[in-house]
Amino acid sequence: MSKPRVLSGIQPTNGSFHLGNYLGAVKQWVELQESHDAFYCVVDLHALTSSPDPKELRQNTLVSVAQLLALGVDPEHCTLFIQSHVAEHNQLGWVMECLTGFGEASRMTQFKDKSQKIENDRIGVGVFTYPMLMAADILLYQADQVPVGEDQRQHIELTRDLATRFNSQYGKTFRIPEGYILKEGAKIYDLQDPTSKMSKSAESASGLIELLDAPEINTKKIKSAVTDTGREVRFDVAQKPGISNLLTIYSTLSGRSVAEIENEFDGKGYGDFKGAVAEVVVEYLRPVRTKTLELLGDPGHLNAILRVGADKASAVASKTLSDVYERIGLLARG
Ligand code: AQP
Repeated sequence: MSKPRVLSGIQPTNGSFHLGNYLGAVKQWVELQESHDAFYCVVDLHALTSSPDPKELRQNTLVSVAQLLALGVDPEHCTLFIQSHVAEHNQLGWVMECLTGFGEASRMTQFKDKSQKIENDRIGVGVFTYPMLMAADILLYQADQVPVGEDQRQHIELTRDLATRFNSQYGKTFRIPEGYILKEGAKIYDLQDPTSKMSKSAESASGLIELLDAPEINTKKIKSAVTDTGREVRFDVAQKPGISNLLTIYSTLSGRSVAEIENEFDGKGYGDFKGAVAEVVVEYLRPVRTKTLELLGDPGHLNAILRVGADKASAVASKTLSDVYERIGLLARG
């Protein structure tokens, strides 16, 4: 029996991924690649919505690939590629845009959040159509599951709606994908504002744990994390969002249960606890940073992996797109 298929993507908007990206998504990518037919991509076209500097975008794309490999994504067990290397993403993206209602797209909370932060004239239309390109990313590969963080739940719902609509209008073409969203780690919060998600577009980087930052920087950020009044290390999102966030980070990186960690710090203060969290994070990330820098020393090797990935991805994507074009009535080139 063939393995179920997963598809997921990550933007190369920053030099480094942050801990939310890893715990919400990439950690699952690594776990699923053995048991699933996995397609993972660096979604550079999505990154264009934030108007990156061209040189930085190119470099960040390579840094993203190196980081994924360093975190355990294994091209022998998955298809790793760059979104813009497979032209079908844009081509199906347009079909998805034509299938989406304006009101439906306007209800996407990520668009609403982002557009509130930018003046109307300066928001690119790409920020609005982003979820339709994301739907195309997923549906091209006939994915069964999509491992993502909680913030992407609404986009996955839209993808499911569009696939269902297309199938009922034109005949069964797409598999209806499911989000693969964990209970623990699906939303990591900003260390300075533990009610907002950890995000690279936060106003300040002081609440962000970047995977490639030097250990001293991350230790300092964790030790200065906003905590709550009281002394007790206890998981309670409503009363103790800061401590609960640190408990989630500690637990998911160490593999120990929250209850076990609460017991360990029973009677001790926040200072001891933060010190321990910092140590776990720094030791976890140390080899990732070393390996990423080592891989970046050989861009030829990274490009060779990406060439193979793009070929494998194109083979699947072109088949889906030609089915779609046929169903919607585009005349085939003679
Ligand atoms: N804080 C988070 N907790 C858990 N998962 C998260 N993800 C992002 N932030 C968190 C998940 O990471 C994957 C890749 O996300 P992306 O490429 O869309 O990155 P992003 O959205 O650009 O990351 P940011 O920091 O959230 O950027 P902004 O603020 O620009 O939107 C996805 O699976 C996502 O769910």
